[in-house]
Order: sequence, then C-alpha cells, then structure tokens
Amino acid sequence: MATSSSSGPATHRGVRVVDSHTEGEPTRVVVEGGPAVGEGPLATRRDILRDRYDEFRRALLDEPRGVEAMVGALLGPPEDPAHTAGVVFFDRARYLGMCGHGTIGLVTTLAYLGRLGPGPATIDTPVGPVPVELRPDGSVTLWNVPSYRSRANVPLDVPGYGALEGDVAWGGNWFFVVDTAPVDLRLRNVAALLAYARAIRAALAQRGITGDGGEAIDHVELCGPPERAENHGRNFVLTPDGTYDRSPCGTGTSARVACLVAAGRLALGVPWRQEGILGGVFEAVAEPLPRGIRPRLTGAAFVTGEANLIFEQRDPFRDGIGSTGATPRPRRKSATRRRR
Ligand code: PYC
Repeated sequence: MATSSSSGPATHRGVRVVDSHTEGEPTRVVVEGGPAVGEGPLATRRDILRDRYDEFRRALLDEPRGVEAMVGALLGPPEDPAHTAGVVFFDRARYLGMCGHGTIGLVTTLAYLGRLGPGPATIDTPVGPVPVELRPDGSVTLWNVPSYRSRANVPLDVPGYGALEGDVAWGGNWFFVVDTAPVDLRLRNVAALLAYARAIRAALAQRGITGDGGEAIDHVELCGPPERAENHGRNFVLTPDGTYDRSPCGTGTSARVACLVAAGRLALGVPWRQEGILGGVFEAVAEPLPRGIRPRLTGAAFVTGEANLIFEQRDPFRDGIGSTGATPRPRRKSATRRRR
C-alpha cells in the first residue's frame, strides 16, 4: 500500500469505503483515498490499477479487511462528462469487465451518499457505458452491455465427472453456461457445486476453450429449476476468485438469458426471474440488438457499513492475507521510532 506521512505519527493512509450487499453478494465501493489512476478511459484506469497498484486490490478485499466473495469498486469521475460516474470492478483474483451486482450496489451507494436520486443515470465501465435507473422503491435497473452466446453445445470431458455440454457466452464477463449439475442447486450442496464448477473451469483451460479473442472463461454458471414457482430458473456461479456468487450474478444472468434467447427458449421482452443460490432474485428482460441482446436487469442492494480503512506500516499483514497463504511483510520502522 502506498502510504502518507502527512497525518501525524500514523504511518497509514485512510481509504474511505461504503459496503453494501446485493442479494447477499458484497460490494465495497472506494469513495476516497484510492490509488491515483487518472481520469482517462476506464479501461486505462483499470490497467493502471492492475499494473501499478495491484496490492491495493488485495489489501482492500483479502482478510483481515475483506471477506470471501467481496467485489471491490474503485469509484471515479465518468469518462464522458455527461455521465454520472466511472468505476473499475475487481475481485480477490482479478479485474472484472462488468459486474451486475456491483453496479446495483454502486448505484445504491451513490444514492446513500446523496450523489444520485431516483431516475436515470449512466455509469462508465471498462467494457462500456451502462445506463441505470434508481427506482422509487430503491431497487436498481441496469441496461447491461450487449450480451450474446458465442458458441453453443460445446462438448467437454471433465475429469472425475465425464462428458457434458455447455454454451460459451458473454454477459460482460466470459461464462461457460451448463444445464446440468451432479447435485441440486441448494446452499447445502455448495462444496459439491464448487468442486464441480472448478473442475469444469480447469478442463476448459486445459482444452484451450476460451471466449472470443482467446479470453479466459473465468466464470462457470450451473443452471437448474427454480425453488419458487414465481421464478423461472436458479443458478450457481463460480467467480474468478474461486468462490461463488451469493447473488444471481448480473453478468451471469445476462449470459444465461442471451443463451436462452439464442436457443429459442425465451422470447425477447419476456421477463426472466433468476434465483441465485441464496434464493435472491434478479429479473432480466432481453431487448433486441443486431448481435445478441441487451439485458435489462433489476435487483436490490442494501448499504451495510461505511468505514475509513487503516493501513499501518508496522502491520505485517497490511497488504492482506492472500488465499494462497499469509506472507507477512517485514515491519517498517515507524516515524515515531525513527525519531528516538
Ligand atoms: O453480478 O455480474 C455480477 C458478478 C460478477 C462477479 C460477481 N458478481
């Protein structure tokens, strides 16, 4: 972590965050004190964050400050001055093109901060501008980036599980969308679902099956029947950090709906209510595009906290405890000690 010595004996820099959850999936929005990534295109800001300040991502999301499944959002000015804000999303493993639950969390956070009221707004992301609307009941609608099925019924042999088929689809991130699972999509089966989805992702990498342009497929979406009759489907989504999305996953719901429309299983304009593994719901409606669809997605988020994060230089774990194990940094002498 970059540090500041301007605040007395403290050898830390404060980073102001607002936390929320969207149908159970956490988002941490950095509203002040994040790395200086400039005000250029969001894709450039993402590259600067990744190449120069990657330790910030881990310090923000890994234990002891973060939690499993948390997605971070570095808030900044919009790329287009006519828009509302710009954002770079990331998780504990890497940078996300788009994040549906994170966008709902971000809009809810901006409303909490008084920076946005009910009505339309536009958020710039590294994969393009995302129109949003804060609705009078506090829920959020977003018009996700164009989503499409890239390849249908791709055969895959998964060691330990056998042969299966899935669709390669884009919903703002790359997904392998599978209609089968060895167990029901229920929270009690999370360990088995994680093992299955991870095995699928490993088999995809091993066979060189990618998204367009050779991009890695870093999300696996398992689909099944809903638990409640008013809904249309349920999913379990493996995310890049190796854990699972607690929400129905905005980009995953977009990819799923794109596949359903492409297969003639869902008509344009007809709502699809997608349950996540906790039972939370996103409603998606497919709007037509020349290639694929534009998913209109609605869900709700709730602010859970506001904090000033401290990164003390003498803290050996100030950069987070990585999932591969803790590597404490050597302690640095504090300003106070140096003066003695
Ligand atoms: O909601 O798009 C989403 C998402 C991606 C990763 C975690 N959540």
